[in-house]
Amino acid sequence: MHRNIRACVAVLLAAVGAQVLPSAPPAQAQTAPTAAELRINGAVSTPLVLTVSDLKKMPRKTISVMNPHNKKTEMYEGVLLEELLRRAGVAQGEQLRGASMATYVIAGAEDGYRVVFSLAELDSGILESEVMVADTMDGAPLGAKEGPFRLVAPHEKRPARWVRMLKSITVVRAEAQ
Ligand SMILES: Nc1nc2c(c(=O)[nH]1)N[C@H]1C(S)=C(S)[C@@H](COP(=O)(O)O)O[C@H]1N2
Ligand SMILES: [Mo]
Repeated sequence: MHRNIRACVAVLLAAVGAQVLPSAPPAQAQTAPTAAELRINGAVSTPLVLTVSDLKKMPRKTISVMNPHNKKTEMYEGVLLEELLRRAGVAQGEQLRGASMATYVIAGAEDGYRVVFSLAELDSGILESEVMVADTMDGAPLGAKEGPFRLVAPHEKRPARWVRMLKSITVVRAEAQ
């Protein structure tokens, strides 16, 4: 008798399992890896979502710079932030006037770190800041703690605005006081 009940339960469980399990998607299917993206958003006419391969198709620059932190000469390759802002439709050159002169960008990272640049200091008509979104250092892609995107501000004394793990560039118009 006991044997029969056990057999019954086993059959029932198998039946339930056969119905329930296939309809529950495997956990891994929901966490499929996606390519890391850099978002150019906020007060822009054309928001951009960029992958490393998108950057590879744009005009690229190479900058050799001494990292003030570790005193090593590093070669970064990537796209000028000015170029990305141009593609997002941000005012530049002669258009950079009026309210645009009180507009800034927040560069945000995966770890929550954020830094600010004014549009004016990223405009080569005003200053050759050469601030770059780098995707390569010394010929290799940036590691997980650095990239895949890193902001490089090559003329600054401290690398405090060299945002690692860069994930967003948000354009913000400062409110009138
Ligand atoms: N995402 C992120 N980027 C960051 C920081 C940070 O805390 N988080 N610190 C900044 C500061 S204060 C410095 S000095 C440099 C340090 O860069 P390193 O670790 O490559 O030397 O990274 C800058 N970029
Ligand atoms: Mo720092």
